[in-house]
Amino acid sequence: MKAFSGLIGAVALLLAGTAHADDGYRLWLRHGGETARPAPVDAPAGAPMTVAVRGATPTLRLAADELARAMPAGTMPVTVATAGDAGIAALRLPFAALGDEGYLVRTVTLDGKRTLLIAGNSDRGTLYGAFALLRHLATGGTTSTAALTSAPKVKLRVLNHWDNLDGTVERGYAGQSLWDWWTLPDLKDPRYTDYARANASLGINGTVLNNVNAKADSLTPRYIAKAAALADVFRPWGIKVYLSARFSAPIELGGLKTADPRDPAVAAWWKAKADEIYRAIPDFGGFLVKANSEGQPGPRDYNASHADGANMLAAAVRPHGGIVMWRAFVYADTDPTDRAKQAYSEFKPLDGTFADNVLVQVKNGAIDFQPREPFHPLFGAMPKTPLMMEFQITKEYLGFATHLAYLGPLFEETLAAKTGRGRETVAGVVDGSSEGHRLTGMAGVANIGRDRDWSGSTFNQANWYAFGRMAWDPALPAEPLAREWAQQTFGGDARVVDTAVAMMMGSREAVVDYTGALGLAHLMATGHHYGPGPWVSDLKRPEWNPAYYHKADRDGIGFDRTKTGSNAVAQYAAPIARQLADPKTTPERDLLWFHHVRWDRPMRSGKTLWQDLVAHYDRGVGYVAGMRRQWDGVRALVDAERWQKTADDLAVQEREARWWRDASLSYWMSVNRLPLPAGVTPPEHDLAWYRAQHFDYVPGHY
Ligand code: BDP
Repeated sequence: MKAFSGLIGAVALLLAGTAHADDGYRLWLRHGGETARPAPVDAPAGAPMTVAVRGATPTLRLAADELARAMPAGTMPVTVATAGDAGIAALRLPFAALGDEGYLVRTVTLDGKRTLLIAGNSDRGTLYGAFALLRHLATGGTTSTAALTSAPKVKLRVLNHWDNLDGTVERGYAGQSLWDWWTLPDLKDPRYTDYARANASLGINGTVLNNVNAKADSLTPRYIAKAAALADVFRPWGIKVYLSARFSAPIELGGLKTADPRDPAVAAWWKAKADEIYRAIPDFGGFLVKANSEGQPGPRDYNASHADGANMLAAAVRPHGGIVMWRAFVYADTDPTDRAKQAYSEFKPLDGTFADNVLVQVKNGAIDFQPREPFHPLFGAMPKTPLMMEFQITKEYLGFATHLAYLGPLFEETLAAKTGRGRETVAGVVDGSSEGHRLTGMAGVANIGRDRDWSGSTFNQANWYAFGRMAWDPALPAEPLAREWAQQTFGGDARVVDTAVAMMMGSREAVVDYTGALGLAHLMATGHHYGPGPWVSDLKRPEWNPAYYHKADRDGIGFDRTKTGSNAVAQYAAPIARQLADPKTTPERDLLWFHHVRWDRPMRSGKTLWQDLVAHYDRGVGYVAGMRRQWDGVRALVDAERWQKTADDLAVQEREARWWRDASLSYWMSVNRLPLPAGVTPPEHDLAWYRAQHFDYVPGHY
């Protein structure tokens, strides 16, 4: 009998363990609401509190539902409303400053009763207010201290999905695409709702559904109907749908002989196509275009300019209020001297020639989402054109899904950078404050897939989170965002939160250190971009080769972008250009990006450049070992499922960090013939071994 009850006890314990297992599906929204599968809800016990809705739109109802599920029992009643409601208008609250999407949360007296009011000028604003209140409560705030006001500084806060119609995701490391194109529009996976809800909780208000390397098929009636079904799900959450447009679609779908943007038949085809899309999706956001880059078609194929192409598409969507996001990531063989100069060379002369419903979407740096890049010289150089920031949330160059690398500091570093025009920062360019642009935007290449935890790891969710919050306000610093994310994701235990934040804050720098510090970039293996490949030098186009970027030889290393080299520094405003022209005034973290210097150059550390570089590799690997120890320390305080997955990921990261270090050091030593500084551990294998590593079926490479 005793044994039997013991068994029951064990089973009960096991079941309880399962019930508390956490697969990360709920993201930072611990108050439940999963539609895809019932999950435990950290909802407060007790009698539900009352939520009154004034003027029930679907969006206001969603706001009320969120609050009803999550607000502590026994707190004062809550009212969700919009500014236009007569009773609310009578309160004379400062709605004017909130714009279309801002919110306020405060205690008021309504119909003679005290209530916590959540309201915006639009129901979307109110929904954002509801999520802001929940964030306030989940990060230590109380209803009595809840007096919140905020309006987004950036108008278009958009995810870019590089999702293909066959369900694969280019540079995606979190499983297949969320969009099940095959079963749409008939089947609407409940995850579409949960996706929209997660985005709305951050203020993300747009999503580009398909890859920038676009297929014309997504503009066919069949696929427009599928996109429309997604738009219907997203609409109440304040999210608009956009599509990547293939520039040659008039030829492929329309049977025209040309896609020349100056040809009236081409313009007419796009106009009719836009009309057709808007009939299915009345609030369609517009088009994103990658043109004349990496083999994509574009106006340059017809000797027309990027502005000709963008403006033609802009005219097609203009009658419907649509916009065009035209990417500046051009990468053609037009300027063989320095790939970093191409976007500026092509786009800067076009400043002032774009239609007013066009944004030029610029990657954060001039090459390609490397672990560190100096800010793109186009920021500050096109004052008459709204420039949209493009960050990569998916970690193509920062270790895929397994490496823990919090990108908040990368985003912050770029946004806080001074452009050299007075006190202007990149954030000021992006949020429009610098030139008074009203059309502003920030795009993030999504890290979302069909994995249960959405992003391939719990900590990757923080990058989606930080992107969304910084898109709302580009001045938000990375550290407090890490903290509020950790509080919401792991609960209130300060030991877990402090540990998570400490791990996160140095994690991106660690990736820089173990993949190549001091301004090195583009050292990864070819094609799939998994692991190191600094030795690669035999690819057809020069700028495909890592050797083109590091230019290491017996004497020195680095890309000379000063007057004696490509003179890319001249693309920056004068004060910055002057600073970067001299290795002595260039920040050491960007040294080899701008200068070719000797291996024995003295560094601020007192070491030579070579010794310093070696120290960075060791620091990077050491940081990962440190994260493993820190994570071990909170084992008992984190649910088993998320703890174990993270621990396993960190083990992979440490192994791969060592691989990067050892392979890179082997290669550098083969070039500079220098010994390792005393006491430094030699690489595990010889260079031939690292060069022989070969990988098939690498995720994200399609
Ligand atoms: C590069 C990616 C490639 C993308 C390209 C882009 O490797 O897959 O198509 O960016 O941004 O970094 O268009």
